[in-house]
Amino acid sequence: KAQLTSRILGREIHYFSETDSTNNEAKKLAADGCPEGTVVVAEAQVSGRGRLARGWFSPYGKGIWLSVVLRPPFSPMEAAKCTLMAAVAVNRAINAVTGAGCGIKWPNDILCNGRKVVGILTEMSAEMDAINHIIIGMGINVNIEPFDFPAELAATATSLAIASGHQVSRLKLLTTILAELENVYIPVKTSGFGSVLEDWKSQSITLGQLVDVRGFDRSFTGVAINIDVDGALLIETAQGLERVLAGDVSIRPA
Ligand code: BT5
Repeated sequence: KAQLTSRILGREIHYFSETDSTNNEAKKLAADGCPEGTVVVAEAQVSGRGRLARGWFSPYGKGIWLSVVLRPPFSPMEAAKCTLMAAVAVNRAINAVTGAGCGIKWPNDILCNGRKVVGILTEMSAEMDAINHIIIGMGINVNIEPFDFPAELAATATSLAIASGHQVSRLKLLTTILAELENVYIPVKTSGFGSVLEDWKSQSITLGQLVDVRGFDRSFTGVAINIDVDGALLIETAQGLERVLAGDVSIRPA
């Protein structure tokens, strides 16, 4: 049976049948002073968003389209690591509930059999040197069937139902995600991101791979060798070591 076991996350839940974007709803709630851990979920999003104004396909009733409001006592520099933290928690939850065998692709994707099953969009509001709030948006393809995907996603996206071969309870998955996210977030608040970065490395499918990187200002190819204390990806290229804090990475097939 699905039960909410988290203590902070999901104490306040805003449920929508349809919305433009759960991140937009969460942003309004956060600006109005909602408590930390407030959760927004929707059955469908009509303008679900990825990074850089990309869209996120969010069909009715077939996914978990979720945003969580956090108010961490960090400097804005630390925000990128919240994406890695969310990836660790969601990856753990989906593997525990479905046994699908997913892994994390730097910085914000979870892949299953080489296809995207989860995307994460972290957005921050900061004043001076302090974070006011962070919205962690997570799109999890749960019971989407192959024929549901639009043509442009047919070759790159998958769902937990496709990967595991059975329908997955969204309620069980949602409560597990909130419990796992809280389990990583509470120690991070008091002791920092050290253990998250270690957990991230052990769940990564990016490290050790030959990757093509499209940073926001340059592109190159090399071997992803590690992440640093800021969560940036370190790439060994023919020209030397490169460091990427934000960008897109594609893994070359072996
Ligand atoms: C992401 O961006 O992967 C972040 C997606 C975050 C979605 C959640 S849902 C709840 C919350 N509310 C929102 O409005 N957003 C968040 P990015 O790395 O930029 O990837 C976007 C790209 O993924 C698109 O350009 C498509 O190619 C692909 N894509 C779109 N929908 C997809 C889906 N359902 N499954 C797999 N790939 C998808």
